Amino acid sequence: MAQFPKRLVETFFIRMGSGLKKARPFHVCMILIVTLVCSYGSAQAIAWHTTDTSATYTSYLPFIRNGSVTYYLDCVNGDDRNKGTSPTQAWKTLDKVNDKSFTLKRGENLLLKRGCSWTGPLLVRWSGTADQPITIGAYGSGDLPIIKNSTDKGNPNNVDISASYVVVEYLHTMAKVERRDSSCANQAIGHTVGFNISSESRYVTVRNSKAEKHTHAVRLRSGSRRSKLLYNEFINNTMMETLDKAGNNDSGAAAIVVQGDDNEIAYNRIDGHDACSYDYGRDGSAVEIYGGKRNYIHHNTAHNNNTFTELGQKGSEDNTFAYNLVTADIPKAQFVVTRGGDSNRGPVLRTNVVHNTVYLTHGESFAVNCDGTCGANILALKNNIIWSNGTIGHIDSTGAQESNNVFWHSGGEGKIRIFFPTPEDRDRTSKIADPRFVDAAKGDFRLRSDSPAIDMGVEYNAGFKTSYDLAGNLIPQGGKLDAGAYEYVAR
Ligand SMILES: [Ca+2]
Ligand SMILES: [Ca+2]
Repeated sequence: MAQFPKRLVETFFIRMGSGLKKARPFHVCMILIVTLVCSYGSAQAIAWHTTDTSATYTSYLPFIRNGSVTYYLDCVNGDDRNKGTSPTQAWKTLDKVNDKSFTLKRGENLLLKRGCSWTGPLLVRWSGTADQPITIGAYGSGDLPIIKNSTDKGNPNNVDISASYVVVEYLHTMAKVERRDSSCANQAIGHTVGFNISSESRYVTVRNSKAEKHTHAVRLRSGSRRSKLLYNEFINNTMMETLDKAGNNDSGAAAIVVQGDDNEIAYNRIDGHDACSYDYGRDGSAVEIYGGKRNYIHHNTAHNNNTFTELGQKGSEDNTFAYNLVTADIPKAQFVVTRGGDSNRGPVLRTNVVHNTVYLTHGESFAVNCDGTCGANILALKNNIIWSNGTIGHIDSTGAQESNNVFWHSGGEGKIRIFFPTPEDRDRTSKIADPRFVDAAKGDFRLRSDSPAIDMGVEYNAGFKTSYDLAGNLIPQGGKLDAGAYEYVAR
């Protein structure tokens, strides 16, 4: 974890799943071919800003307004003595734009040539306006422009954003591994960030970009608000910041760290955040909430992260996870870890986990863990499909809002392990049943026509609303919501 060490899920339970039959391999379809178009409503208690998420990002052309000035960077043919304002007059180095004398005004653009790479950081410190954002993007053809190894210049952040109303798109950030721990599976060590969104930033969009090998792909700092992370690929950001033999303090390997409020994290692919840890065996997460409020994490596809999300720190409130697909075949994979007020890292209030499809095939998987007195104001776990070949989960007290879920294990009903806090406390609206995926081995987690998940969901105000499932189908179909991230569509 970045900010707080992860408490192990209860040691009493953690190894109960071991020794079960070997998880069957599968390949998950990682490419969302469909174009997802979503709209959001406002909840009664939670205001959500007007979004531009009805837009689709299928074009590789930057959006340039007529008459606005665009600056170009070309690592091969550029020259810092040029004007910078056309591809043939491109600058060459990031020094030119990082210099304090250079300013981008509202509506202006900075484009980096594809196929190029630069040593970071890129300092994004110019603000646009709601009507005229500043765009940092790419031009030309080929691979995304790369910003890498900013630690060489003393800044851990490859793209360091301290501005508002900025769109950052089509960039690829990459960290250099400078140290490894040969005693812990040669684990990478250090502190690097792909896209750092500073505390004073508002309305920053990072989209269609990539980040790999960092400690964190994105860090939304405490105080930052209303940013969007859309359509990105965050892959193998497994660097550990703290890795030692002192107990319960290892941290790092979290793709997205959310300390800020009212952010939207959607349509991203988040894979491979699974690091060696002395304290926990494995560590890492796709989305870590540390003090953030009203963040909406939806329609993401996550594979082989140690934990999909862990929430901690008093002040973390009203975060919602919806319509995500979470798969893993690695040991110790978890889906959600959160805690109540009797945890020294809680309470984390009112986390909503709805309409997710979870498929963890290793025998040591442990999908849900909520302790420290996990009551009604801590967790709502509804309308999910959770398949775990280890343990489904542990909720340590009565009162958590668990209902309308489907739970399953490859070995059948007799292998199901649920502690809510005893199996008898499982809500009677939830089912222990094979969800009948179309083809899990091939990564197709849509429902077959005879799936028990069809039409078993309950209407629930999770603070945010979407009109589409993970495949882009309107919800509900057949008049009622299904459990899981995919709504069954009759042919
Ligand atoms: Ca340690
Ligand atoms: Ca339905």
